Amino acid sequence: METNTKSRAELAEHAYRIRRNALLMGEVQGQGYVGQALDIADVLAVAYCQEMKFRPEDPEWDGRDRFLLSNGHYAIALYAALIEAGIIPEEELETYGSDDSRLPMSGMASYTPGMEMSGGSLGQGLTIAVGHALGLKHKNSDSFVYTLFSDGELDEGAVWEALMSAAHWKLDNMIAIVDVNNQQADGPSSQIMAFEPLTEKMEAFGWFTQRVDGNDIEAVAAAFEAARKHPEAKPRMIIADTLMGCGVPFLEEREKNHFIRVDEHEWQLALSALEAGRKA
Ligand SMILES: Cc1ncc(C[n+]2csc(CCOP(=O)(O)OP(=O)(O)O)c2C)c(N)n1
Ligand SMILES: [Mg+2]
Repeated sequence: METNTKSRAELAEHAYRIRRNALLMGEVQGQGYVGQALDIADVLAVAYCQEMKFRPEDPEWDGRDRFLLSNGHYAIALYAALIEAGIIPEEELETYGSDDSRLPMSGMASYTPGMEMSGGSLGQGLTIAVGHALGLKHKNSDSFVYTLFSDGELDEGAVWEALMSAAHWKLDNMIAIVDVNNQQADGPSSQIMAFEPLTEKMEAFGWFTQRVDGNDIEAVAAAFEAARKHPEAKPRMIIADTLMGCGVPFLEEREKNHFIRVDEHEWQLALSALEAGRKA
């Protein structure tokens, strides 16, 4: 798929379908990291439906941009996007999390087309992305390496080592996105380990940095474009402030939504609420 520019309405429709895919998978298991999928859907819609180059029928095409999911528990979000991007058939939604599925609950590179790294152990994606970006540079490739990580991962030292290395090696083919939903397993991220001022920290580490409302799809699209086109020989960071559960008001309001259980009848309510927001 070549890079093209879509209208706000088209991107919003992709994001809606990514959210819907995630809810349908959540329903299969009755639980999951659904709040995160809803918060990051706009970012993934821009990445997979506008920015990245790839061939849906040939996920290992050498000329593709890479997308490394560091926070492996967001796999449900990535599957939802891979389905929307045409890399995984929609029918596979129903297999989510079952024994013989290509869509296990944590991302596994060997199981899933389009999954570039295995996840589960947090704090590793940026380090792996640095390796990919360096390797691609050695090959004179013009592919970009995108990596998504979460605000909870900022607690990990290896993240900061990778941030330094990317700047040291002038990896201008690297675009990292951090999902600041201000949540992690044990509570609000900012209370577990204060990370602000994050823009200034990233800049001080040598990254071209933008901070956007990660649920404003036009702002996200503009940030991706500016990141790709930035002229300095620096890695690029997008800090995306997001709302857990975005698009489904009763999930947005849940206090503990790191791993949610939704009652059987509530899935239909969630899908209806999402649909109502789409029309609004
Ligand atoms: C190295 C490591 N430590 C701990 C965990 C357990 N764990 C799984 S998800 C999670 C929360 C991480 O924060 P974040 O991704 O920001 O949470 P979310 O936004 O999804 O609520 C933790 C601590 C893990 N998977 N890997
Ligand atoms: Mg978080």
